Amino acid sequence: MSKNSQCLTTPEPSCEVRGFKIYKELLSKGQQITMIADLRRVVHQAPLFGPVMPSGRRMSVQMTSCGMLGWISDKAGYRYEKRHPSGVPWPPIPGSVLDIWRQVSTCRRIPDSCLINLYREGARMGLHQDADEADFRWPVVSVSLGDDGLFRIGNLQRGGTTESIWLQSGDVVVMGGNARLVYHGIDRIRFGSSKLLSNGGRLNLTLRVAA
Ligand code: MD3
Ligand code: FE
Repeated sequence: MSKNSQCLTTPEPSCEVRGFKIYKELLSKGQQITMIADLRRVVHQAPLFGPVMPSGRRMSVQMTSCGMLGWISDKAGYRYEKRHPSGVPWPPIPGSVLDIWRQVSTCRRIPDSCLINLYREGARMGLHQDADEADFRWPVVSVSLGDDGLFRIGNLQRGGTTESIWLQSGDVVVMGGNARLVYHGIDRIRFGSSKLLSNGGRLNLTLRVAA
């Protein structure tokens, strides 16, 4: 835990889109650099991999997790597991990441899972609902790092109108209440728009109470 994390006050969101609370540039440059260093250690223990969807297609986004549980997809389906596909337990969630949860969530529980998504050039994530967690009353908190990503927000069911917003490095989004089961996805990234990651790309963290 960073030394001041208990003193942080809950900020006001910069805007709200369909119940998603968006905090633009909540993380300072220094916090972003610290978080990247912490995530490098995580990815060293639990390497990124390309999950295969039940359809047999491999996702263009690379993933790994930290925390007690990690999200897995293979031909058998989507689920949370206690170990990385290599067999090692997931590394703990870094304090720099937990601090963000403490700052923007109401914090009755600490997340047991943090999914790490890496978007390299051309990667995208189709519209989907996050429904593999046990209790949808817990919010999901997302942290964007690196290149800009075009985030699309839909409805509680497939179809209907959507709204898109660019997420930039340091932005945080909280999906809670009725927004928790809204369809969403990442249409594209602006590869090379940020200097934070030496090889370019976008990292997204989602903090979840999975079990
Ligand atoms: C809304 N990730 O990992 S973060 C995902 O930028 C995911 O990598 C995107 O969708 C990304 O599942 C979007 C925003 C997000 C994350 C989780 C949600 C929105 C959500 C869970 C429920 C509702
Ligand atoms: Fe999602």
